[in-house]
Amino acid sequence: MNGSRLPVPRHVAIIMDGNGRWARARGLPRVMGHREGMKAVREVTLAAHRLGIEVLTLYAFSTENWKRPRDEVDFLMALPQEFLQTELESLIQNNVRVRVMGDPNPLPPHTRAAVEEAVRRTAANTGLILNFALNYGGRMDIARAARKLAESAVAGEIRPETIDEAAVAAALSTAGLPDPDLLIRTSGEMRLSNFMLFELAYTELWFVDKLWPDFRREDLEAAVEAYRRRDRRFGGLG
Ligand code: V07
Repeated sequence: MNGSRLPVPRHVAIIMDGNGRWARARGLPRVMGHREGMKAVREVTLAAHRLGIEVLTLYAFSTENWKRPRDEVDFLMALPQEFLQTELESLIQNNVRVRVMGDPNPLPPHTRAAVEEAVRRTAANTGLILNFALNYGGRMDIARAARKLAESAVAGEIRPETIDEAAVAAALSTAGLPDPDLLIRTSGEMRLSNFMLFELAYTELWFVDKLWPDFRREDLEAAVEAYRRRDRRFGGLG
């Protein structure tokens, strides 16, 4: 109820929706929307860095995305390499650290190699963490955490009664990162689509109609401004 403003969110997560629709509206193949979406990734990453955001998590590829046409999947799997070629120098100069979450095993070798190179070559950077969700699913991540904890218990390393929320959080692929303060989804859809289900429990949600390739620095700034004006009460007080 007071008029004070919240600080800049520490962690912003984005569901980058609308690339296919952006292309269709221009009579272009869907994949051209994905490539244009990568330009928005560059702009929003640098904008997040300038705003002082600590972590930017981007939903690049979901576990459901394998169901798309083969050609489209192949194109998407080439984007991390393309990103590396065009953006890595600038990321290093801006002190950005690349991280990836999701199951790397089904990814083609060239995709894994590109991702590993991006992670390795930015590992010493101390600024913005650019966290790509790649072959990621929220339920899968919770299931993997449960399995990991069960294995620890069976091995006698932990007792089941010590498994609390913090223990589950520490077994997720976001271990060590703060929970997202702000989730942005573009393209007018109002769903979570299996993204960060555990971590989004108290996150402020911000939906915009703009398609992802049209999302600019000003749109991130507007989302952050709206977040800072919101009153966060965590259910403590009415
Ligand atoms: C992808 C571009 C952005 C719009 C949404 C989907 C398409 C960047 C990456 C990436 C991932 C890992 C990494 C470096 C870059 C990426 C995929 C799709 C599969 F280490 N953009 N982008 N990966 N799109």
